[in-house]
Amino acid sequence: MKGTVHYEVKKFCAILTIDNPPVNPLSSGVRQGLFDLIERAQQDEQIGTIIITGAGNSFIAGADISEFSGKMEGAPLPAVLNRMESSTKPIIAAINGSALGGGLETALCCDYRICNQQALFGLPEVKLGLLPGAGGTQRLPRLIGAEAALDIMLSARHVKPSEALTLGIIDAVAEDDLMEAAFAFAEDLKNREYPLRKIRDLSEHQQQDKNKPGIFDAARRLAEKTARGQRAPGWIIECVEAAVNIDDFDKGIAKEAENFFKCFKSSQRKALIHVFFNERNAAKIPDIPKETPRRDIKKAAVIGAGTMGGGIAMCFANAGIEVTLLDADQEGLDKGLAKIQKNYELSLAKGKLKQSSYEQRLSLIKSSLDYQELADADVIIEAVFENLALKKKIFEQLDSVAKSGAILATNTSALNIDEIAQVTSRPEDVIGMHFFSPANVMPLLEVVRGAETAKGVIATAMSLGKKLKKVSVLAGNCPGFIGNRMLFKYMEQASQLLLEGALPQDIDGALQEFGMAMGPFAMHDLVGLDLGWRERKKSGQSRDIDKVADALCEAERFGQKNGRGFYRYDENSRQPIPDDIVTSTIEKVASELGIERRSISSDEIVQRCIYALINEGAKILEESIAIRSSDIDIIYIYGYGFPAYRGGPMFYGDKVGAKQLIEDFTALEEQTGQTWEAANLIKQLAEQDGSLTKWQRTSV
Ligand code: T1G
Repeated sequence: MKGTVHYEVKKFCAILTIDNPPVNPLSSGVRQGLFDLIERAQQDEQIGTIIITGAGNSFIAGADISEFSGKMEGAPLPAVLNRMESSTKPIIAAINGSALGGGLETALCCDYRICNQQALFGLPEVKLGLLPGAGGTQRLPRLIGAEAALDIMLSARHVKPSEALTLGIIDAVAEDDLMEAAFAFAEDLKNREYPLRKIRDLSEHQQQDKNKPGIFDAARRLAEKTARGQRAPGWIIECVEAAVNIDDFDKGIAKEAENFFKCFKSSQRKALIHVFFNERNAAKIPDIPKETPRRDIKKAAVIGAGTMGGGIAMCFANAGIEVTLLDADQEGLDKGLAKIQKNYELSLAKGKLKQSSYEQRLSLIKSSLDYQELADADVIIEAVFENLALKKKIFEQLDSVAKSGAILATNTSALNIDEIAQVTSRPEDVIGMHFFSPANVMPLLEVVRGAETAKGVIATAMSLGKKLKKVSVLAGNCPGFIGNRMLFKYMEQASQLLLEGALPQDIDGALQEFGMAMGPFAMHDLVGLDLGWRERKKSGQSRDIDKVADALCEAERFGQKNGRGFYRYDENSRQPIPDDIVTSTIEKVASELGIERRSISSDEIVQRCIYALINEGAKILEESIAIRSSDIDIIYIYGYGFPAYRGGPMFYGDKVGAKQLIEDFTALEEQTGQTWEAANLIKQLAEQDGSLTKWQRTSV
């Protein structure tokens, strides 16, 4: 069995220490250990109080998620918790770190809870498509009230010790040694003849909440906005309603078990757990061992004080790393610094940032117009306009000023890393670090490996991403790398559908209904239509599918930036409003191209756009641009708003199945007259009845 629980007697206390590194999930050995050792302490007459704590920096990180797909061994969690809750000797939870999911639920079955300053509390099961299935939906509302409990369960956020104390989740925060505080707490219980306190018997909050039916409607409205398309939030709200409206605790537990089973059976749970494990797997690079030495990053520099450069500089300041922001002219620098200051002021005003953090972060951001001042930077990230010649010029300058061993990174979203590296004397130190706009908000970092990039540089960039609180994924070097290469194909289908008969609002609506965070045309308006248009005018290359965007730009419709693009926008609003002018523009362009427009179903829109992602993703895998198909999923979820509850494009493609994909591609060819050539990998998997998600390269 996996994991263990140590038993130690000190004074009149039995100390049960959960030991299942690195984060002490409630694996089989932990559950069995708790079950057996609680009983042992009950039987031992010298024991007055039981203390449960965790080894290392985690109390209990929840149920062992990896057990969900396998055979369950050891005592079932409900049996363990029932034994704890029926203990005739008080149990103190000495919470030494993360108490999440089943970890917090275990602590709620103790009589008392104390913690140290490193503790974290939460019921984040909703992020896995689950709900707190070990009594959390029934106990937490009784302890802190339904409204506060719903916020914690639906937001999946981590609660720090001070808030946990205020809410009543814990009884005390240890100032110094946690175990000393636990013994002192036990001594006090002994002096008071060991009073028990079972949450299941509390009713004060429950009685008050019976008069607040509005909190459940409010929770449903919030979930509809923040978790559109997900099933677990609704089932969680039903359980908390039961906790308030059903006085019989065990009936509430039965409702929780019923809804937990609904979650467990759902495809969303399987998809979200796929995402959980694979956002961590993305950090594992087969040909770069985790022991590979990382370079020390104490000082950073960013070239270009525009939106991207400013956002990247904020990432470093937020991580406590000093950063110098350099621009070509003072005006650009001042504008960039002002934008950074405004962003921090907004966070301060919203209470998301303490004054001390605001000041500390601003103090870490230096500015300069002089490349010589970057000489002591450990990493320099170029984030200027997407122009290869300009980037090459900058890297030539960096090569002449950067210290030996400095990492020279480009934020390019599609250009050739090797061409940039070749202008330096140190191609082994050059790498792609592609942030997503706004860089201080978007969680994805696409790290791009050049042909000569050193393994230590890759390892450092991947770890730096984690330090900057990004999900880092490694990509090989090709036009568009992984994410944008797939986006190009997705946009081609969307633009083709526009000519064939659909309108922007039809396409965006269908894809948002599928779960995409934003439709392609609303996204196009957000980024700006004029960027591509100017490039096409310069190159003289414009495809049929670009002609609508070109016509809109000719009419000075550049997107949100000037209030009209594929949609129109009211003053100070980002809400896209369909516009008849756009409809007539599309119809005119289609007519000039001799395309007879037709009615197009939402199903066809979704199938063509999502299949374009899957097919290009399979080619990216074949070409070793991605190590594993789940890396593609993580990129598309965290960088492009693909719904996590569908697991990502490749996980979704696996659900469709390679054979079905081939059949559907053939049908699309017949229906549209377009070529839908399946990637060789999909053909191969169709023959072998294989799975995309099990496919892994040795490296990129
Ligand atoms: N089960 C199994 N493995 C887990 C795990 C878990 N609950 N949590 C983490 N791991 C693995 C993880 O995959 C990684 O493995 C390693 O531990 C380090 O994790 C009944 C049903 C605790 C905040 O959702 O949020 O309880 O990659 O890299 O950055 O109602 O782990 O090294 O092989 O994330 O320090 C609810 C999930 C479960 C918490 C620590 N609990 N974990 O972060 O380390 S469902 C959660 C986390 C449940 C009950 C329900 C984080 C962390 P590997 P890490 P970290």
